[in-house]
Amino acid sequence: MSDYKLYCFAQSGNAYRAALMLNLIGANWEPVFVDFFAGAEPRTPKYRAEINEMGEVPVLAHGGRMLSQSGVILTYLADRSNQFKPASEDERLEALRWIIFDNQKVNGFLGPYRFLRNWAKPAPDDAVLRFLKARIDANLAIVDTRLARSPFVTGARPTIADISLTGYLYYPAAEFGFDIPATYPAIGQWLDRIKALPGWAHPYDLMPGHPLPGRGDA
Ligand SMILES: N[C@@H](CCC(=O)N[C@@H](CS)C(=O)NCC(=O)O)C(=O)O
Repeated sequence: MSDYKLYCFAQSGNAYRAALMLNLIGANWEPVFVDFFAGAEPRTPKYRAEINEMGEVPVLAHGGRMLSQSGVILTYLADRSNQFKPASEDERLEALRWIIFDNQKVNGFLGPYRFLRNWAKPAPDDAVLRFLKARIDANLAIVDTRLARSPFVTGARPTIADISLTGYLYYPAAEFGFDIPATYPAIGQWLDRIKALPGWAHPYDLMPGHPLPGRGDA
């Protein structure tokens, strides 16, 4: 039996943060598939009553705990494993600063942008996509500038801030309509550094639900 269960699905970059962390720390874990696309499972009263009142993945089940919010899950796993853990109070605050910026403005915009482009019905108004894309461009540039200064977000070694920021960044360029690693070279090189860590896996290989039925390219 696994130590950890992660409620997730393959297309979720928010869940990927937690899945990647579990793999990188060598945890004994298994995914629990959440049917977001066909069943809108996180929106059901049952899911909200039994799994997460916020109606979201990821959720990490461990012992009697059900933890949600990827930043909380990353913090919990770093504390337990002593891996990817910020080493000082300053580094902890710096990592938290980037995790919040990421959740709100980097992957926090990339996730909905990709969902709207690929799967939303009815298709979104172009003005919505333009609004999100302009903010994504501005915020990826901020991350790129930071990563041009140091190999990882807070310095010489990777922490949970790096794992958080990977969220949607390994998904295919076709899903975004632009190539993130090619457009932002420091981000591209940093993605390669994370990819070289033992235990790294692509989100579509790590979590269940890809490809979507009838959507071999999703
Ligand atoms: N800040 C949250 C975001 C979680 C989130 O938005 N998850 C999406 C999936 S990618 C979700 O479950 N959405 C449910 C819905 O829209 O009904 C985290 O990092 O865990």
